[in-house]
Amino acid sequence: VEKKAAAESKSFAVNMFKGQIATAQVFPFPKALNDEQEQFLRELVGPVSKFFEEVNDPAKNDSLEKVEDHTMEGLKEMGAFGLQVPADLGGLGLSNTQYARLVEIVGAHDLGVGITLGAHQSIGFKGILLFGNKAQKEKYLPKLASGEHIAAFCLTEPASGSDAASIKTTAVLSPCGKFYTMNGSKIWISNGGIAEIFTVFAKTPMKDPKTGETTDKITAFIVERSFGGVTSGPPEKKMGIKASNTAEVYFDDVRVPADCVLGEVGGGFKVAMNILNNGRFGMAAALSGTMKSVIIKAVDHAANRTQFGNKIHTYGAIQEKIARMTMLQYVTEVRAPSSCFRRVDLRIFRIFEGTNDILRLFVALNGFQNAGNHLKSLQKALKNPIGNAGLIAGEITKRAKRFFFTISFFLSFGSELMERFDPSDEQFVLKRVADCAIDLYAMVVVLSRASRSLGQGHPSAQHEKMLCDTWCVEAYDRVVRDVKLLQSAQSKQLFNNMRSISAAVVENRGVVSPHPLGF
Ligand code: MYA
Repeated sequence: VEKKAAAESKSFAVNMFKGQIATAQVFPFPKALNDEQEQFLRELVGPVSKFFEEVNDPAKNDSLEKVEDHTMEGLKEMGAFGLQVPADLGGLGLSNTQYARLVEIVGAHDLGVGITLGAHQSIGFKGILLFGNKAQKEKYLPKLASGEHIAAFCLTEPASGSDAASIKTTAVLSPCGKFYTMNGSKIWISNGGIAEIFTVFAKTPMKDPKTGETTDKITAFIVERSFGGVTSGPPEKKMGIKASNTAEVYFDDVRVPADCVLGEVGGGFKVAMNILNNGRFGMAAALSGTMKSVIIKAVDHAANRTQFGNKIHTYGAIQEKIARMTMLQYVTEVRAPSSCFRRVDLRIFRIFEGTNDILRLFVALNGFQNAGNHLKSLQKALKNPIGNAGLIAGEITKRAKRFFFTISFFLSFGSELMERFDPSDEQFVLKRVADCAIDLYAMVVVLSRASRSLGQGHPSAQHEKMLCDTWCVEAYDRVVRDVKLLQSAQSKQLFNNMRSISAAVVENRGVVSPHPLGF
């Protein structure tokens, strides 16, 4: 079913990998909210902004390494802990777009608070929302939505991070079939020390009915601290987002009732992936708010600081920095709902909810996987052009519609790519393919947004056109540079060099070359 859905997808990104341009979802710029949703959101934006300006004190939270109690209480009263929980279960019932808009405000003021709220609802109880049965939703969501109970997402372990399938926590069904006994430990769990409800991933032994063989499969569970046997470590010391709680969580012979299985027994890996897929846009939205607020601070400094007799914003070097920050914010804001890439200079945001490196590989592999059948049939057709004239003509017509020549990269080059390169080069190649895909997608969404502003005669339309033009010129250059490199014989040598440099530095446990002074 998933393969059929991918084959028929209207997604711009999915089709881009097939060398097709499917513009229905990107042009014109989509109207994401109906009138009622827009009105409701407008009514929330004011009070939420006011709360963060007047009540929350980010510096105090940071120095206390905890969100102040009165801030937590105020957030609960505003409904901030149940933004997407349906109204009949005590939440605000917001759509992803409404959620993203509010999260931008949080990100603009205090990422420590953002992580507390986000770990709770972007991922902590998202599994109950997405996969919970009626009884689970009714039992857990009201208290989670009100903030009476805080949630956490427990996947990462001492030996399992990016390789999520390698977790070691176990949950073994009792002979009576009524409960599981859970054992294991999780690390770096946001809200781990303050949560009452945990979404926990554990390996459960399962017998294959056909072969009779027993294998371990991942299952997702709802675990309450009150079950007993759930403990947490002290808050981790961090470089940023200090107000949020990060802790180890231990499960020692925890008796988890069988009706706390989330989704299907053995189906936990997909539950984890879907929660993460579903939650990731929240981080991008929050960071677009952060970028906006740091631009205000940077511009304030640039407009007030005088050096060499002039305000520093009058110098080209500073102008370029301001222009780049503004372009990145514009791009992030417009693609946040579908974005899992974070380009801020705050390190943790390039790591958690999936590292940028893993997500790049995922984008490229997934893109090629979806495109696979299509590209194969086209390649076959090209080997027999007369017999397949219809198919090829169709492709040429489609390709004629392209407005970025680089799209053809995926068609002419995509499937061959992995065949031409050694498997050992795979990640070097996929990283670049993902970068191209991300840049192409960013160009399209920016074009769409700026076109709407021009079409509507918006006062900032010419400014947006400039942001768009400048972004596209540079993004296009990056794509062309990557494509040229991948097509060149030089790439093989370059990847070999990087492999060898890395191997030598790893072997030496540090840089290899001596200091130029010789000591
Ligand atoms: S939480 C921890 C974050 N951890 C991760 O993100 C783990 C990253 N690793 C992975 O995602 C996977 O292990 C990868 C696959 C992708 C590497 N969607 O053989 P496979 C399917 C749907 O490729 P692997 C944290 O940091 C795949 O099609 N399906 O698997 C919290 C295949 O299906 P089938 C997917 O090589 C921080 C099967 O799974 C996906 O083992 C706190 C196996 O695939 C996918 N994505 O690894 C943040 N991937 O068998 C707080 C794979 O049918 C929030 N599959 O072919 C902050 C919020 C911001 C603020 C909000 C304010 C309010």
